[in-house]
Amino acid sequence: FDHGKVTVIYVLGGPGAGKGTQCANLVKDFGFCHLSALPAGDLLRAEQNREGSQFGSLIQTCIKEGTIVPMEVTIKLLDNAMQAAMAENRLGDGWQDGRGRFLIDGFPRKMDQAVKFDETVCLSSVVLYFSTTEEVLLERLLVRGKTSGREDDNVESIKKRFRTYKLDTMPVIEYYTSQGKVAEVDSTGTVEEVHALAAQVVRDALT
Ligand code: UP5
Ligand code: MG
Repeated sequence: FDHGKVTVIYVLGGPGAGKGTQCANLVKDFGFCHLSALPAGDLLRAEQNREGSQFGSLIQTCIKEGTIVPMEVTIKLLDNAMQAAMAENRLGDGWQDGRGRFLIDGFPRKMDQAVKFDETVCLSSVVLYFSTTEEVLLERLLVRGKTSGREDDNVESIKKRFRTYKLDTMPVIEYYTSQGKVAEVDSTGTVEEVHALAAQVVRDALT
């Protein structure tokens, strides 16, 4: 597809910050302009479980250890998902202006991915950054862990995810901050409060 015909919003924030929850609600709001959410972690988990995947065990190990899967794998999955979304909608009556609009949830979370995606796929319009404290993140993840079945929702993996977030992802947020692209939203409040703030950022980015 024509990479010039996409608008991308990167969605970042610590583990459990509410990226997935907020992206789902934003897609409902902005469905009229065919906004799609591409959750990088979910794409990786699906690839991990796909029969015949050559990356299954690599992905599983990274997720459990809270480390970042090599960027080639994630970028390929994202590019494929963008292509599929664009192709499907060309057949229907969506995307009448031919533009794909994507919230990329949980990516790029390391500098190498950020540089590579910007260079080879497309530049993001804005980085929606959900910030809150580690205490809030931990509590949310432990609550979710009771029912999520996610292999990384346990105290040991969560601590490793926090470490990776600080080491690998904070530099990405600083990098885009220096480019003036980051819109920071405090995600400590209720889902509704955070949603109101996030929706304003997306509205500004799409208009
Ligand atoms: N919740 C949400 N908002 C709330 C609010 N305002 N008040 C109270 N509760 C709130 O939310 C987490 C929990 O909190 C939920 O139970 C929710 O109901 C509640 P969620 O929306 O799921 O938060 P999210 O930020 O999406 O948390 P997630 O755990 O998905 O974040 P991670 O960034 O850790 O997970 P992700 O799936 O993106 O990545 C997992 C792993 O994949 C990574 O550790 C890494 O190993 C790998 N990965 C890569 O290698 N490369 C990538 O590019 C992406 C992932
Ligand atoms: Mg998520």
